[in-house]
Amino acid sequence: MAELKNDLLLRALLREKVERTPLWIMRQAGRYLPEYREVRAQAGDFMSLCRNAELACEVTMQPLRRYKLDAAILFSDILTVPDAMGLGLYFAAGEGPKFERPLRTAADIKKLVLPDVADELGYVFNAVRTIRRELDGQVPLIGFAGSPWTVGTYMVEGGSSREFSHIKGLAAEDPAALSTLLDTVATTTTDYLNAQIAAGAQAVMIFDTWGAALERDDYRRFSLASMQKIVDGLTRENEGRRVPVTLFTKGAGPMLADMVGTGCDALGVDWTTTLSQAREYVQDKVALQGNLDPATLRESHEAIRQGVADTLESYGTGPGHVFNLGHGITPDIDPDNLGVLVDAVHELSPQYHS
Ligand code: 1CP
Repeated sequence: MAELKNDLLLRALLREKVERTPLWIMRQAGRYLPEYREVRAQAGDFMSLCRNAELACEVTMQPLRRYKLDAAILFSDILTVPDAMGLGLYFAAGEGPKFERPLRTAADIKKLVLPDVADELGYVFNAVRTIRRELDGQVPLIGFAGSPWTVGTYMVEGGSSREFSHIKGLAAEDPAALSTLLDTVATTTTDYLNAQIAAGAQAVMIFDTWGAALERDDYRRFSLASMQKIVDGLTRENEGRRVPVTLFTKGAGPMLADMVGTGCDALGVDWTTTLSQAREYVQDKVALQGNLDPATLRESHEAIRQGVADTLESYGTGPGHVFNLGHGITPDIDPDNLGVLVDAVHELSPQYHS
């Protein structure tokens, strides 16, 4: 395997000294890029793109050709896991993800079987190997999965949700059944991430997009506890290096303090918490990743530069910051505006590292 030429991300995630703040962008491969839309059209539909290692590799590499980013992220989705569990994932035009067979009752949950990850998700590990070969050590590759709670919301609701009425109903009426579901997803996700690591993922991230829909006790009991199970089972070293683990609960706020105890290396932060406040919550025990509001990318070049400057200043000096947005880049963003952000991080961040 080619030697890693740029390891800023891996060092920053471990709070080691760096010369400047590394950056990558959530959803950096995606619909805001015309070259992505072209390959997506060629693939036909989203899952066909994920299942084709050459095309998944191509869209993973696209943002790296345009911008000086410090990481690649595997092109896939968090919903490949429930798809592998037999729920039948599909993307209805303009409607986002949906499942043919959602889980509504305790009986549905009992019938779930642990999938053979190597069989059912082998296409993801092929993509990881293909991307690593193509990267040739340029930057590290991030693997990822959804948190059991977040993935569970889609499994029980049958698709995207705002109210989470079915899964919250399950939490209230049959918490044991919900715990069974989350345990099953956690076990599968642990195997899934370990297989990504074995195939070449050099850092992993768990996306908990909907954890903050829970009140704090339920967050701890359902979302955090199931992420803890995954962290406990992960391979933490591969190819002679530590494999850093990042947890990201969008909107976590003060729950960041609870998350440190999982033994993760880093936490993602969205824009509703300042990085200086987040740093207080975590007492510098873990690295922080974030947190510019993606909406800033719709503003002027000057406003984008100012947003970058404010984000760097809020974290302040010292190691342990990975620059990112506070959530994924949206499809309506002008790709040139992301270039302004990337250049600003390169230019303004060295002064925070002496
Ligand atoms: O038609 C398309 O091109 C579909 C858009 C799309 C893309 C580009 C989907 C469907 N998934 C993805 C890729 C994706 N999803 C990545 C790729 C790597 C990268 O960042 O470049 C990642 C990390 C995800 C993760 C993901 N999928 C999350 C967690 C992160 C987040 O943004 O909150 C979630 C919640 C999903 C579910 C999902 N998949 C796709 C969509 C549109 C959604 C969101 C649906 C919803 O809002 O409920």
